[in-house]
Amino acid sequence: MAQARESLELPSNNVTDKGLDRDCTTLSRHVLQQLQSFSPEAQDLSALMNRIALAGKLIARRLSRAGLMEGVLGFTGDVNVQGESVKKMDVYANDVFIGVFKQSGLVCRLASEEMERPYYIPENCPIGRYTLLYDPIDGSSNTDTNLSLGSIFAIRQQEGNDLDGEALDLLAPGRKQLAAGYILYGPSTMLIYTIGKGVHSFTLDPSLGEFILTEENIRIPNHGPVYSVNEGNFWQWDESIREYIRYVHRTEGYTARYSGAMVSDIHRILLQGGVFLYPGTLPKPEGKLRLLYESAPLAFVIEQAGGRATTGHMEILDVVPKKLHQRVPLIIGSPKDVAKVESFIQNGH
Ligand code: AHM
Ligand code: MG
Repeated sequence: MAQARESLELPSNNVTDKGLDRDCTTLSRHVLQQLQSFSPEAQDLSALMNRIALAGKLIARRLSRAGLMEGVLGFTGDVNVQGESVKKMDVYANDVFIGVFKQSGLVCRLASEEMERPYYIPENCPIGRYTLLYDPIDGSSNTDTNLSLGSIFAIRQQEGNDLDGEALDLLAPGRKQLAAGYILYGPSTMLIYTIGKGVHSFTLDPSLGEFILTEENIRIPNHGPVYSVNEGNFWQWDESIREYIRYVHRTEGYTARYSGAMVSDIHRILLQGGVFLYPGTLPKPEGKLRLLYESAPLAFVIEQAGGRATTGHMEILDVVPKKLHQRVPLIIGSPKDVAKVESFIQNGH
């Protein structure tokens, strides 16, 4: 009996409640620590990250109960500006970000995958000089099957007066991003961000309702075993991408992982190394992924962790978009693995 009790008690004694055993660093405190300042700009960034975290909590809460509620899952019947069928969760998550930033006083414009033109918050505009770019639900096809999803975000400073709704100042390279990151809705909800001072991850503690620091200064391995790509597009790719895939098939040490939500695929690669690809196809030479609120924010994170992101011909963060919803081929991950794909694209081997 005593032995049985001992073995029952063992697991709980062995569990280390990582975040709580340490000093419970919250996201807003972390941003201020990173900037080592209480300047108005530092306070702004801290408040902006706090708002993004609130959006993440609201979306995570909805997702955790989606199967129990009426009218949460499935399609709306509409098609968005990208020509893709809209899911109810896409609309909900898009509105959550708008609602959360309406009260922030900081953000004048929001631009997202789900809106043809930016959403303006005129009451914030005289003082709110920031723009939030976001993909409210990354991996939409996973929504109705209780699989991993994400949200992707970037913050930019507004430049000039965008009175005509064209948002031309947003047509600037990703190097202009002040902050970027993603929220991963998996078995736990995580928030990963950078403000150009390394990459840091936080885990949502549901009992506290707070994102607690999990890992600081994450470094991506130089090389990893994973290649992550939709091989269903094999015959629509350029021959150079097909040759790269044949290379990984015949080389020992590679393994495929593809979840349908790049936030989760790229999160795995951030921690364990490897490469994620969404190349152009014959019908869509630019690929599928959008530069401003998908590829560029993730490129900022991965570069800050010591990795790379390229179109195959230039660094993602140097690409100057011609339009808000511009698509771009993406090869992102460990430096050695990205260089290998690049060498197939540029030299054929
Ligand atoms: P979404 O934002 O509409 O969900 O599209 C982005 C997603 C990525 O997360 C994922 O890697 C890719 O689209 C999957 O597309 P495909 O089904 O063509 O492989
Ligand atoms: Mg998306």
